[in-house]
Amino acid sequence: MDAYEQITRNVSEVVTEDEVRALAESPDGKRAYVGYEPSGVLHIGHMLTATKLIELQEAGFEVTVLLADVHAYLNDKGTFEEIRDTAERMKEQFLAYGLDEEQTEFVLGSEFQFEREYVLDLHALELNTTLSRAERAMAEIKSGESAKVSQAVYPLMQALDIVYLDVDLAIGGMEQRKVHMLARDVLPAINEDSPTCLHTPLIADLSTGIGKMSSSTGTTISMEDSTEDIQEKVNSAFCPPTAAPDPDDDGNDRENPVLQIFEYHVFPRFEQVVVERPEEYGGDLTYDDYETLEAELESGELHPMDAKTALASYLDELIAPGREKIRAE
Ligand code: IYR
Repeated sequence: MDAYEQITRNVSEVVTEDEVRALAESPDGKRAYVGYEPSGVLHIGHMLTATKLIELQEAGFEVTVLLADVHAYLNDKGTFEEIRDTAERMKEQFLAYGLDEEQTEFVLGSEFQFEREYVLDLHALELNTTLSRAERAMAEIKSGESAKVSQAVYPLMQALDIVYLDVDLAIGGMEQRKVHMLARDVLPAINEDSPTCLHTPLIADLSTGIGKMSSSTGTTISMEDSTEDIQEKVNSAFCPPTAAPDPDDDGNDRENPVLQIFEYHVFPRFEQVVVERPEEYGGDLTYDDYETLEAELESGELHPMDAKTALASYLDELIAPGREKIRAE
């Protein structure tokens, strides 16, 4: 796999392709970052961008994880003290998940976001952005119903983080794309370049395959889940044996979350996936790539139940180190 393919593997959007190609020409020492609002424990949504960071480290990038404590506060996620405590625990969980301790820099937003220069630049961005644009950027991020002034400041600070952390590549889930587009439009107002961005896909709800998996509604998988929790959730997941028809004919096909987790979480971390089956059902199946597994599930060669059993055991292996850290506390 060449560097461009490795960097863009499994991403939903690249902004822009030419800019990422330029980074891929000499990825060594280039800097990438993701920011997270510290909240609860890591769940499968965080793990998706974390997997991308691990892949970027393998490609030679230096990686920064921003523990966005001020952003979490502005987005009404708790008192500042609660958020700071959570940030420390989250860092441990990222390391347990497989980020390289030597190659990852963890930064708290509050370490640099109160500096005079940052605040003045923030005010300059505020002058250059309408409230409605900031509100639109937050559509998929904001907590609560009515938009607060703090939530209009939030995306502008996220834009400035890219400048102050001096990164070459900003990573986020697709729900971050409107913030990144705002950053691309507004940063030139303070004489900064538009940032290059990569967006990872959103995984469908585990039990229905509709919409996106979220920790606040529906079923998700987190570092707190026991082996049994994972088995139970995966076993009752939506996993049709063939491509699913549209349930309400609105043009949005249901996704297969079992396949999505194999594609975005398991194959990037394991070279080979073995689906164990008793001899009488044909014996073990071994897959070197996601596409073959998908084709065999769709052709009926691989039974959904066997795929789920294998998925639960690989997920358990990925989650076990983080779970042990949480239990040891
Ligand atoms: N908006 C993110 C948190 C966040 C991300 C980055 I990249 C920042 O620079 C700051 C905050 C979230 O929704 O979790």
